[in-house]
Parts: sequence; structure tokens; C-alpha cells
Amino acid sequence: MPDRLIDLRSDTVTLPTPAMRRAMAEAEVGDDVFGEDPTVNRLEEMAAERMGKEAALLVTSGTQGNLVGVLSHTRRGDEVILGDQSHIYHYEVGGCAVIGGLQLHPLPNIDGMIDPAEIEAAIRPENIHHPRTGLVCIENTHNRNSGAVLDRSQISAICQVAHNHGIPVHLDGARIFNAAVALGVDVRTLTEPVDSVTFCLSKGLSAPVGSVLCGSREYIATARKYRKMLGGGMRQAGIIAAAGIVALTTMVDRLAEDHENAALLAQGLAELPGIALDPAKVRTNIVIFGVTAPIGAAGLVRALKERGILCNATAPDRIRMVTHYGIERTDIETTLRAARDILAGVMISAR
Ligand code: TLP
Repeated sequence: MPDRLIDLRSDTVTLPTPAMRRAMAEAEVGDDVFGEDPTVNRLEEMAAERMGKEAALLVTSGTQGNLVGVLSHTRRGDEVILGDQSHIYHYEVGGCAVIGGLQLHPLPNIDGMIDPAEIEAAIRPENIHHPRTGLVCIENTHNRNSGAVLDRSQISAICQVAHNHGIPVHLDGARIFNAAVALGVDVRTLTEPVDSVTFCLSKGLSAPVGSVLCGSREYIATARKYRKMLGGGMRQAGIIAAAGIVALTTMVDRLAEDHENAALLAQGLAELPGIALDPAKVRTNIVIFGVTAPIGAAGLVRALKERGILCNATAPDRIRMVTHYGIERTDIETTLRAARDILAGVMISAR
């Protein structure tokens, strides 16, 4: 295996930049459970301002941000409407059910969107037999839909239906800055219609740890309590927040580079035999493709790994590759060359 790995498994593998490490070493800190960490307070103020919300809360991860975010809107026995391909539904260990006592009501996710008419139809009328519909969750960009982007009009259409029924909307915006950069809009354009948003510092923005939940002052006060209950009340968390501040101030605009690399990767892969991929669907940093070649997804992942290229199979016939700060254009070229060689070999032997 070559010395240098090309790690396309996720943007979560990004390492802190030298500027982040310096900021972490020099961070002014205090006890954040007492609200006395000046660096955490500064990050939370910056994040709230960026998202156009009154207040913000540093949490340990995107998963904790979503769970705290959902708990703070709902009560036990409520039903939560969300996409059937959403991260909350697939990858958060059933936390909403286990900890929140919530019933999840999944609706089809197509290109990251949930049809507002389907949401309208799924909202429960008052009836002694029904749970109360307590929340609608959306995701932008959409992980399992190849990093699909929802624009302002799509978000507003969903929020309008929910809000007409007095139901709040939570946005899993783990990669909301990727969406804003792809659309060329201020991130507030995408967060203004929703009641709460979680975004991650430790994905494309390269900070080592942390996500931020944003919403109204009252909502964040509730969330602060849930975070404590879940063990997320950290003490001298300014060490983490310092890297987050560098992430927010220096790492957002460069996401465009990750999107260019993902587009290049998608175009190259789409030309290969045994790969099913529509490059037009790839608008941010996530490339998901079908493997129709006899080698299968697991076989292709293994063969790429032998050449120092890491990626994950998300189904027996699907692979995900994610571009990020640690991936250069030359890495994309190397990956495409390797995939071409492997697939040429298997297509010939399959004849
Ligand atoms: N997603 C991870 C894995 O869990 C799949 C990844 O590698 O993409 N929302 C979205 C949309 C996410 O993609 C993720 C992470 C999260 C929330 C959770 O964030 P963390 O990993 O910080 O808990």
C-alpha cells in the first residue's frame, strides 16, 4: 500500500489546521457549565450571528446537536416527521426513540427534498388515537442523497406547511455551509425560515471536534439543560471552541474547492464501465454511485484500498466518496486512474 492514503471515507477525517492548533494552545478558557468560558461564549455569539438566530450552543457532535435540538422542541409521545433517507433516521442510533420517547414518521426523500404536500397529509389531526405531530426535520446538504442541496424556496415551502399547523422545523445543517457555497448565497438565506439548525465544525470546516445548535434564546436555554442531561456540559471547552472560531472565519469559502473536486470525480467515474452515476446530481462534496460491475461495491472498496484509496460501501451495490480539505485535485486523478484500472480488469475477466 502506498505511504500516503487518499481518504475519501468522509469529511470527518479532516485534521485541524496549524492555525487551529495555535488558537487551541492559546485559548482563554473557563468553566463553560458556569457560562464562564470566554472562547465558547465568543464562538456561540459568532455562530448565532452567522445563522441569523438569537442564540447558540456548542455541542460535542452533530448527533448530539440533533438529539438536543429535537428534544428541545418536543415532548415524549410526539411524532417527528422526517425524510426516510435522513441522517437522524439512519445513523443516530435511534436516539430520538430511546431518549426522547418519540415516534418517527419517515416520508420519501427525493434529492434531499420532502414533498410539502406529503408533510401536510402526514400531520396528525387532533384525535384521541393519534400521537401529536411535534416537529418536522429536514437535512441540507443531504448526506444519503449525494450531498443534494435544498434552496430557499424548497425550505420555505416545507416551513410554511409546518408553521401553518404551529409545528416547528429543525434543520440538520451538518453541511449547511456546503449548501450556501454551492448556491452562492449567505447561509442565513437557508436558515432564516427554520426554527433551529445544527451545523458541524468538524466536517468540511476541519475543526477537530464540535457542532453548534442555533435557535431562539428561550429554545437554547432549554437545549442547554438537555445538553447537560446528555453529558455534553463540557468545562474548559474553549480549547475546542478556539478551533471552531478559526473554522468559521477561515474555512467556509474554500469549500468551493471540495465541490470542484467532487464534480471532477463524478464526471470521471460516470465514464467508467460498471459504474452508475449521474454527475449532474453531484453539487457539493459527496459522490454516491452504483456499482454494476461484477466486482460489487465491497470488492471495489477492497481493490481501491490496496492502492491506498479509502472509501465506504453504503450498500452492496453503492459506494460513497467525500472530498474535503485533505484531498487535492491530483488525488482525484489518482483515484480515477485506479478505478479505471480495476474496472477494466474485472470487465475483461467477466467477458
Ligand atoms: N455523518 C457521518 C456518518 O455518521 C455517516 C458522515 O461520515 O457523513 N448530520 C449529517 C447530515 C451527517 O452527515 C452527520 C455525520 C451527522 C449529522 C452527525 O455528525 P457527528 O458525526 O458529528 O455526530
